[in-house]
Formats: sequence, C-alpha cells, structure tokens
Amino acid sequence: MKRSVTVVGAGPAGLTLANLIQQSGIDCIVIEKASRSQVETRPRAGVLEHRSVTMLESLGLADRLLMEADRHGTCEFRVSGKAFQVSYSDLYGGREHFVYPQQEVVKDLIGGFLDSGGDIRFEVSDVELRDLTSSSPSVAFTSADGTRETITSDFVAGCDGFHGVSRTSIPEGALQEFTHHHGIEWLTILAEAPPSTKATIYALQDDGFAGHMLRSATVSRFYLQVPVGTKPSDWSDEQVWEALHKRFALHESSWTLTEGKIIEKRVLDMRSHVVEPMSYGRLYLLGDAAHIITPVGAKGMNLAMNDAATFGRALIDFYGTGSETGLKTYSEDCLRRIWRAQEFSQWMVNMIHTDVSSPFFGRLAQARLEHLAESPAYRATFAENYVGP
Ligand code: RFL
Repeated sequence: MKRSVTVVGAGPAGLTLANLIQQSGIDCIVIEKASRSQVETRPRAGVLEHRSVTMLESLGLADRLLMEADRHGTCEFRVSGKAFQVSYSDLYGGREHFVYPQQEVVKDLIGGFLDSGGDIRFEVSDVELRDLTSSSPSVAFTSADGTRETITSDFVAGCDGFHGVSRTSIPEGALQEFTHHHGIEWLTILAEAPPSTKATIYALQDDGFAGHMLRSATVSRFYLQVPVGTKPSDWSDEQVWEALHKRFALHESSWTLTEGKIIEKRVLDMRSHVVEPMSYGRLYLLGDAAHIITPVGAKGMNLAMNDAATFGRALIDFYGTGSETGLKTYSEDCLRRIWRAQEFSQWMVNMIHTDVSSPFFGRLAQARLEHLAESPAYRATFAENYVGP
C-alpha cells in the first residue's frame, strides 16, 4: 500500500488530523489497535476549549456538539466549607468551555472521516514503524483478519497515545524527555448520577481535594485525592460517597450531592511528561504520544487537537506549495502552547491539593485560593489560562 500520510491511532489527535488533511485532498490511512466500538465508548475527557470547537466547526463536524454540549463559563472553589465562584467566561471575552464527552468527539470524527471516503483499519496488531529517517517511511501491521500489511508513505503521524509504539520506535537519546510526578494520585469515578451542580467544583478540605466535573445530564465524573499507591479496590463505593459528601460539604447551605451507580473507578497517576522535539525524521508525534498533562485544567484532549491542527496545516502547505516551513517549526509551535498548559496545570495542582510535597505547600495552596477569591487581576489571569489563551 502507498499513502501520503499514515496515521497511527484513532484518538482525538489522529482523527482530527485525518479529517483535516483528507478534506484538503491529501490521501491518508488510519490504523487503530482497538475496535471501533471500543474507541467510540471510551469515557475520558469531557471539556473542549473554544478553539477546539472552532476547529471542529471549520471541518463541518460540530453540528451535534453545538446542539448537545452544555456551555460553561463559571467554576466553583470550596475551601473548608466556604464557596466562591469564578466566572471565567465573563473575564475572558465571553469564551466558554463546551462539555461534550471525548467518546462523542471521537464518534463525530470517525463518522465524518468515513462519510467522506476515509480508510480506517481497526483492530490492527504488531505495528512496526520502519525507515523513519528516509523519505519513504513505512508502517507494518497485522490486520484484523490476520493479514500482514505494509504501508509506505511520505509521513507517519504517531497519534497512538502514551503507551503506543510511535515514541518508542525512536532511538534512545534522540529525544529529550521531561517528566514530573506530582506526588499525589486521584481516584477517578464515573457515576450514573445527574450533576449536583451547574459549575465544575474544586473542593479542598483538610483531608484532601475532591472534584465534581460535568459530563452529561445522567453521568458525572468525580475525583478524590488519594495517597500514592492507592488501589481502586481500597475504596468501597460507600467510602467514595462518604468522602465526596465530606469534602464537598458547605457550611450554612442546603446544597446536596446526588449519588448514583458507580460505573468506573480507577486510580490516575498524576504525572506530566513532554518530549522534545516532537518529531524524528519523517515521524511526527501528536497528542499523548508526545506529552501527558494532569487532568487539572482539562487541557489534554485540547492539546492533542491543537497538535493535529498545527501538523495538518504544515502538511497542507507542504503538499500545496512545497514549503517545509510548517514541518520544520511544528515541534516548536506546539511546545510553546504545551509548556504554557503544563505551567498552568502545575500551578492549579498546587492550588487545589493539600500537602503535595509538604504541609508548607498546603498553606501555599490556601494563600493562592484566598488570592483568587479576592483579586480581580488574579482571577483574570486564571480565566485566560483556564479558557485557553
Ligand atoms: P488517545 O486518546 O490515547 O488515542 C490514542 C489511540 O491510539 C491507539 N493505539 C494504537 N493504535 C495503533 N497501533 C498501536 N500500537 C496503538 N497503541 C495505541 C489507542 O487505542 C487510541 O485509540 O490519544 P490522543 O489522540 O493523543 O488524545 C489525548 C486524549 O485522549 C487525552 O489527552 C485526554 O483524554 C486527557 N484527559 C482530558 N483532557 C482534556 O482535555 N479534558 C479533560 O477533561 C480530560 N479529562 C483525561 C481526562 C484523561 C483521563 N485519563 C483516562 C487518562 C480524564 C481522564 C480520566
């Protein structure tokens, strides 16, 4: 097989890229390890920044999103029983977050790509990337029916997430890796519970952080700060609800938390990881394959889609005019935004957790939250970063 671009991985990064370049007449193929139903039902992120929505609109793939997504412009902080809200949309030109589950974004992107004649091979295995520094790299894989196939292309887009094969196909020493473990873990819970709030809640109590994130009218995501080394089975459903009630509790308020059936309970390792540069020869890394960010600030899916937009534009330029400028600056262009998001996420991690590395940091978190509650200038900076600059 010969295609201009081989895209490895059908997550938000790979599918955004595939739609973008296919719409510009660049032939590509997407290969994906999981089945179509697996990728279309995998609940993960749920917050789209306005720029991601604008990009999906420009691809003609935002109709369902614009109809179904809830728009949010306010979040709430609860500190030891007292609440304050930040109307980040009002503070940043009316720009909002769109709450639309990642699996719905993926569904829309797969539908759009296949409807316009796209080629996605699901359930591939034994993927191997070869000749990456040549002008015709190739990707070999075993297809769902057991046939071994090889695709030769001009470029390979490594969009296969943190555990994929793309980044690990790059020889050791060719990339610089930046890793940080934040010293905390989150128990992440997905529950069939209608939201108990209209605004995302970040709550901080002496025994740790709790988050209430919005997903849909019937499903909510919750987070609980837990000690490093915790296993999901360490927490019974009853203990989860008890901790959530306690950490969200408000003095002098009749607010209540609506419980529901817990459908997913996992422990999320809170770490950050970035590689530089985000390319090697004709292999370009996009999304989680190149960088991991904590869920604090809800940036992961948006960064993945931004990488796709940046690389897509570079390819369109290359095939349209022969210019290699966009390809050469791809990594630098993406990394600027990635590091800014990492900086914001780290700032927020330190603000909403007790005892990240010592009790000293617990007190700094309180001071930062007080500053946010009191200072319009501080809130404006938060809004700019939270909405996406
Ligand atoms: P993905 O989504 O991991 O997709 C990679 C795809 O590659 C496939 N794959 C392979 N395919 C072929 N060959 C191989 N060898 C392969 N190996 C893997 C995988 O099956 C998969 O389909 O990466 P991508 O596209 O870079 O997208 C990144 C986002 O998924 C990720 O950053 C977000 O989910 C992070 N994230 C959040 N981001 C936000 O912007 N807002 C949020 O609110 C938010 N919440 C979250 C999150 C991530 C979470 N978890 C589970 C890590 C909440 C959670 C709990």
